[in-house]
Amino acid sequence: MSAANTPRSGGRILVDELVRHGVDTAYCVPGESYLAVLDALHDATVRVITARQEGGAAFMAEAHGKMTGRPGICFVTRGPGATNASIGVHTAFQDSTPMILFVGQVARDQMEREAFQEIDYRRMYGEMTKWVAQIDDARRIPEFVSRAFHTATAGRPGPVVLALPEDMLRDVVEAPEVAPFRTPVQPHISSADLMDLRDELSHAKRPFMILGGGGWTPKAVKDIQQFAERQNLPVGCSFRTQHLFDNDHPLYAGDVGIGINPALAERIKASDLLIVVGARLGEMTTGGYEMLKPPKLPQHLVHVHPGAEELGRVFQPDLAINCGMESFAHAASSVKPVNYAAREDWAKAARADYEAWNDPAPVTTPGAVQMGTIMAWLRGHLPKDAVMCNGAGNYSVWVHRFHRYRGFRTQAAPTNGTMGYGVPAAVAVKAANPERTVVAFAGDGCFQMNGQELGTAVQFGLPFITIVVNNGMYGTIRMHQERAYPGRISATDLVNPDFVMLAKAYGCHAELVEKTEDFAPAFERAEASGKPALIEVRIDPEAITPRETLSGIREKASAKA
Ligand SMILES: Cc1ncc(C[n+]2csc(CCOP(=O)(O)OP(=O)(O)O)c2C)c(N)n1
Ligand SMILES: [Mg+2]
Repeated sequence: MSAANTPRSGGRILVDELVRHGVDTAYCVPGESYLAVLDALHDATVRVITARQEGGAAFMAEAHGKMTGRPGICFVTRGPGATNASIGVHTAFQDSTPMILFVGQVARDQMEREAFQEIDYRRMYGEMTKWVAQIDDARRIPEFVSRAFHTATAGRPGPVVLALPEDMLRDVVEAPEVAPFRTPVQPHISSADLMDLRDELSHAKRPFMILGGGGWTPKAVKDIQQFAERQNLPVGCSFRTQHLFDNDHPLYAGDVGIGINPALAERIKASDLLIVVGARLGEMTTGGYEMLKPPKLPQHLVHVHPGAEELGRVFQPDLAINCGMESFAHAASSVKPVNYAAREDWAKAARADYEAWNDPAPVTTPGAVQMGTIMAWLRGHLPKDAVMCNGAGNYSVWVHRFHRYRGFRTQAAPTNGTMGYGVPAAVAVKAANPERTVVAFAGDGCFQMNGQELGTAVQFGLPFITIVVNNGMYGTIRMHQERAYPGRISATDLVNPDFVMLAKAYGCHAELVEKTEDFAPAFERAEASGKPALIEVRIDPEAITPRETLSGIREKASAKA
């Protein structure tokens, strides 16, 4: 007798469906609203990783989706659990990451009374999901789960939220099985589009390609590299998607995001053809819509995106190709070289600009710690497939500018610029890739948003290394304050705990670094410890960016005022 003909609880049917869909790991904070699911998980082959806060659990599921291309699974309770988890859902939405969040819900006969912790999730999550629904009939769980997997991965990937009324989870019913989801559904390139692409290339002397967005696969990344090589195209990666193109490759020209290399910005402006693949052309990629001004660019624009609704949304492309990343990259890689030699100098100059920008040697900041030197050491020391995780803050500028991402999925960082992402992301990245070295970068502010997930790392035996770059403040905002309101510091100072003692209390290996030369041995000891580890790097608050000091920014702003 198949499971379909055996009466099962809603909770059991749900977990059986997840297993049938290939789910091996789920992240959660438990709640009494979904006890029937927790009970079914008791005997399932799914590894359940219990986080300390739903924001952490949701970031973990999102990072799992980023690292695997399969929806990350998260369970949280109603009301407070769901509101905590929303940060990860928003991240999955802006980062185009497949993810499914299951939320316990009040019983069906109590709905619309503002029962204990009741929220209408359709309204709450409406704007930040691809689909949000509630399963009111346990017999339809297989249908909803299948649709959730298809929707989260199809076209532009993103998050799905399913609410689970607690009495529905307790119902014992027979539920028909549906065929489980296998491969994401993606649009394909047409032969007419491909001819038009060839035509665009044949007119271009100074083309530039920008990669970004979600839905990439190992094959797509390999094929897009071949496309760039055959056409001699310099390549940039949009904000926090630097892992899409090998940063050591002679055609890699840098990242197109916050704090862009000014020479790269000039090059992009001077290009005669922009081929944008997967990136949305949002605020970060366009330099606040200034470097690239909507609606019509002076150069030709080929915009390739898996979501039809993104094409022509802000910028008017000369050629809009609604296509998945694999299909586009494969087709483009087959286009015969056109104008190859004419671009030789253009591509070489783009690389030279990048190498100069990426070299920390000329960068000196105040204080005994040079973050540029530390990043250069890490670049040489870490294996090529090591994964760098981070959240938001000025400390991340050092990582994005001086690290070289040398393989697909070596970066887990939020394009929606959320703080608190690095540590929980590292938990999920390490859980999905136990053999890889995983490093979580955080500022002192960023770390304190989800630092408690070090407890999760210790509990589940996930040894990654957290580097807390401590400048005693919410530095990014302080920098903006000094620019806009020089000398008027408001709400940006931080009184911090002893991060080393804190990490040790969690059971981590922990060390403090106050001089550049102490970093390498500390990092090696952290690796050798075999435990989750934390290194606090105390930097001079003046060292606010690789280019500017805090007082320099203040003086410049005061002189203007
Ligand atoms: C969840 C969240 N809250 C607030 C912000 C606004 N914000 C961006 S960077 C930043 C300060 C980060 O401080 P820290 O982690 O110490 O890094 P630093 O800039 O000092 O290097 C803040 C408050 C944000 N991006 N995300
Ligand atoms: Mg800070």
